[in-house]
Amino acid sequence: MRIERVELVRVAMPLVRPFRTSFGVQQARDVLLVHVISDVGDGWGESAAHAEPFYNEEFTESAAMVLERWLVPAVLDGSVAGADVGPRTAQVKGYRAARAGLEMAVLDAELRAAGMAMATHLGGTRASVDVGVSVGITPTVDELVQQVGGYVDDGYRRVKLKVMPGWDVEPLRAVRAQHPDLALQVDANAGYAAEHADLIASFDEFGLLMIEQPYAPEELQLHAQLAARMSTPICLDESILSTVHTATALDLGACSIVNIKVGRVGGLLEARRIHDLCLERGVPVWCGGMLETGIGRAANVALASLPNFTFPADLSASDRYWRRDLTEPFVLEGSQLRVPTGPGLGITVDRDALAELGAVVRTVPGAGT
Ligand code: OSB
Ligand code: MG
Repeated sequence: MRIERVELVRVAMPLVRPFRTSFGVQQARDVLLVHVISDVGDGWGESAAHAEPFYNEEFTESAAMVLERWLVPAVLDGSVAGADVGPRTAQVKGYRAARAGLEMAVLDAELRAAGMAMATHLGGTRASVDVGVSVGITPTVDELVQQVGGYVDDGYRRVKLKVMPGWDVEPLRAVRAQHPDLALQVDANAGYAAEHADLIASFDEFGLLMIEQPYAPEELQLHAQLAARMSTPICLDESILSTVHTATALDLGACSIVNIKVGRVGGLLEARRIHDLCLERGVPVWCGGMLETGIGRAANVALASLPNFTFPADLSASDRYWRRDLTEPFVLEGSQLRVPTGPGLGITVDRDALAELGAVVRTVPGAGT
């Protein structure tokens, strides 16, 4: 296809409840959408970058700027397909969430024109995917227990608790007491340090599915040491930026489960390569989330339909995040979300919702460029 122009759409989306992790609290998302307009039709993508560089280095403003100045211009001349976005933009280092948003939009346009669903294109094998819910840090343990109870009542059969030093054993004990058989896991978002090894090792008593990213992304050796002394599997999120990072982490024994996020690894196609590498090595993966709108969620659900996505995804129903999503809502069925079957991402972007939320559009190339 030939891309005529790309609209970068910024929209503030208030969350239904604040989401607190070891790196901070979010009340709203500063969402960045990528809308590709081409000779074969249009496509949508979402960059997973957040408003602040607290999860990783990227943030919405930087993602938008890099898209405008370098990533979008790299796909504006000649014929381009989704698979070309990575190679064409390889000169830009990092900014994986920005790149992922552009690749997603180009793939969506390409597949809509071809009449093929994203899940089919990626090699998905399931019509529905198991999902769980990621529960933020709450002001009190009682509130946490109440929130978890609410999600279990909604149908979620896997719960992830955010933990950090000072918010771990006590909340875990309280939630376990109420839900002895619930599939439970924790995510520290790199909040612990070497001195916490004994404390983290004590989480074995809670029968968790896994512990996600206890230490800083570069601390692969520390993760390996922890993995060697615990019965609970270690999963990495922030440490895994590419297939190379994945191979290195696995070679070092730093994890035995991999969280795959489209934005963190630079796009759906790199996400699939990580999935394939892990499948070859007998390592289970699952699909992480970044509080996406229905657009990024559709891509995540398609990805999670691939065969080696073994653990439930961090992809909840639209109403866990938004009063009004930007697409038709994703609805929980049991503890699953249905994989869209329409062409491309298989969703329709609600332009009225965008307008009502005060979305701001920048067009690249702009007038006079
Ligand atoms: O570490 O998995 C994470 C949300 C924002 C940033 C990082 C993470 C998360 C989540 C929520 O845990 C996953 C979701 O429901 O989208
Ligand atoms: Mg995580």
